[in-house]
Amino acid sequence: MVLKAVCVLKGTGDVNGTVYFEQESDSAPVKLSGQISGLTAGEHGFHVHAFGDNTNGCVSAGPHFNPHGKDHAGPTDVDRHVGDLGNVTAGADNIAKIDITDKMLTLNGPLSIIGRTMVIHEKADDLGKGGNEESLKTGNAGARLACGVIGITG
Ligand SMILES: [Cu+2]
Ligand SMILES: [Zn+2]
Repeated sequence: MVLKAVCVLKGTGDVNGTVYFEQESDSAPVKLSGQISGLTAGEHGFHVHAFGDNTNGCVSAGPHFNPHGKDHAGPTDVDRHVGDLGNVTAGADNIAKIDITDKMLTLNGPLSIIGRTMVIHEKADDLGKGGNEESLKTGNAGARLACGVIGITG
């Protein structure tokens, strides 16, 4: 059973960060911690995307991880993409501290997020409430500033 994972996010600009994942058992929530720096102050969409592919930069990570075929939504919604973690908020120091506990993510089994990609976005995620088609796919979070593949750690 995988208990811990890590993701180092890098992009073409100044945004970078490290996110740590921990899960106490197969059915336990996943705790995310760490920080992302180089962000403009305010909210930034933060998701698990489907593929652990960075061949053409963060765009190769594909869409949000969505094994159940749902619409895009927010992290507290029952019907959402598994990868929908909502927003993280950067302060005046341009750093977003990550402190998320999520019940839908898992590091184990066929729907594990290991080997997939975390992406931090340019803009705020509207959590599927933007009133247009794109809102139900991406939350209108804009460009992918940095990303990294989630890997097993000790
Ligand atoms: Cu995303
Ligand atoms: Zn989504």
